[in-house]
Amino acid sequence: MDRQTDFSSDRHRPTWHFLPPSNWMNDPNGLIKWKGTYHLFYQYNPNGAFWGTMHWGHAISEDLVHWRHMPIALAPDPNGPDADGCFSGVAVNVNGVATLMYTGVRGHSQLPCVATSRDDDLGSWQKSPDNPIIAAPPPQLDTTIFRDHSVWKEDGNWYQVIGSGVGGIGGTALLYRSRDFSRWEFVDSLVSLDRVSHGIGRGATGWECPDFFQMNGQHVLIAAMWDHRPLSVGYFVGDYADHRFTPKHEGVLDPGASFYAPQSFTDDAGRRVMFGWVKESRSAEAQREAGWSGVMTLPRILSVLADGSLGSAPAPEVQQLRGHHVRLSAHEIVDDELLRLEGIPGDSLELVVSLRPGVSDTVRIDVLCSKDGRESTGISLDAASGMLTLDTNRSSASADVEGGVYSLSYGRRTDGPVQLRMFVDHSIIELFLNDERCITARAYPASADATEVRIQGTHAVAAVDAWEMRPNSASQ
Ligand code: DQQ
Repeated sequence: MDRQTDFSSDRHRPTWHFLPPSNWMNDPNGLIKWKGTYHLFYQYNPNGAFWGTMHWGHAISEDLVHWRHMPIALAPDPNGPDADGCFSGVAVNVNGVATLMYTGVRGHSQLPCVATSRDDDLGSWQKSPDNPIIAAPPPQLDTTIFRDHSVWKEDGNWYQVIGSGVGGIGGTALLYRSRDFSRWEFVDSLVSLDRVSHGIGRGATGWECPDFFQMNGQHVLIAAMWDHRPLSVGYFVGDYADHRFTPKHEGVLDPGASFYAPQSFTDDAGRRVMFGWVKESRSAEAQREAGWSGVMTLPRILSVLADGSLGSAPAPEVQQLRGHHVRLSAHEIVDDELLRLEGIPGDSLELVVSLRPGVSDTVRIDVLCSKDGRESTGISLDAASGMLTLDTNRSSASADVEGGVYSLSYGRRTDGPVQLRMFVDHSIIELFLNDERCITARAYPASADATEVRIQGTHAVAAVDAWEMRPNSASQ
């Protein structure tokens, strides 16, 4: 059962990113807009703030940012093929019926299962008596893993890819086809393994949570790179023809160590909306003690950028969370002095730093700074080398917390304006560059006064905008 806990004095618990009332959450699952309402399912352990006994939690929203918790959607069935867990999957509209494709786990076997709902609010689910709907991985392949699904309809047939890997080669996605959604035949690997295993997927023995979709006239495959532990999230942009995907561009979707297992869906407006799991970066003991673990990213809109890479921007709906606003123009900002953001809590804000075009110096922004200077989270933009860096090594004085330095290269953008957009929600930071690329990280300052913001290199700064961010209902 859920332990509804009072987290009001927990200064690290986010208040406007989605998370369950308590306990453990990991991957977003089953994202769908159904009868006008957004549904977010997620990997959930109702027994505590640790991974295990995977259920599907469920929440609904009208606007992607305010969420209402729903009853658990899927629970393991002691007599079923999902006795040991209902792992990740997707929601699809199959001839008007809301249908989940998920991974049932029983002992060492991980196999595709189906459940359907006839409720308008998708509140209850019936598992198919035919589960598992695929009896085993393809016997001719030496598969490492066989789990997680991406499903679409093409030329009157259903297709799905399942996350996998082939011994000695690396991660892949296996392609299946069905006419009726219940009998599935193996087609082939979606991608030619030798094309990708030397690139972004290096070291990944399996790809988890594959997400394959069409966007801007191209196809995109996102995969969570795994080697007995999460490594990173890779993406490929390319051509899909004759049931074979040929990547032309590849990259890391978000270089922050906390971002994993994202899932996306196409909404009514044709936008590709993505959520990702933001892991904790503190010890297992600290998570159990806190009583909760795992946060969702803000909703992000994906796009293929002019250079062929995959971009992500915060969904415009996030602006609904903005409250009190302060704008500082260049002459009001003094190098390395505290920013005067009266009325805006430094641990619950959106901060937009707009840089002057043509400046080639380094700008450094420190957030979550303690008064004694011992704790701070540093963001630096080095225009000369074209690097954006987020450094959490000094974010917390606590020994329970792991920090790191996460960078992305954005090229030498001295020609046009550059904008850094930061969302700080207690222990989560999402940092967007020009609403195109993102680094996600966690920070757990120990000092209660670690709420200050400083900027160095201010002659490069055109203006700073800050908004207080208001809690969404579900996170409280
Ligand atoms: N999490 C799920 C799996 C998936 C993994 C289990 C990725 O289905 O492969 O909780 O984080």
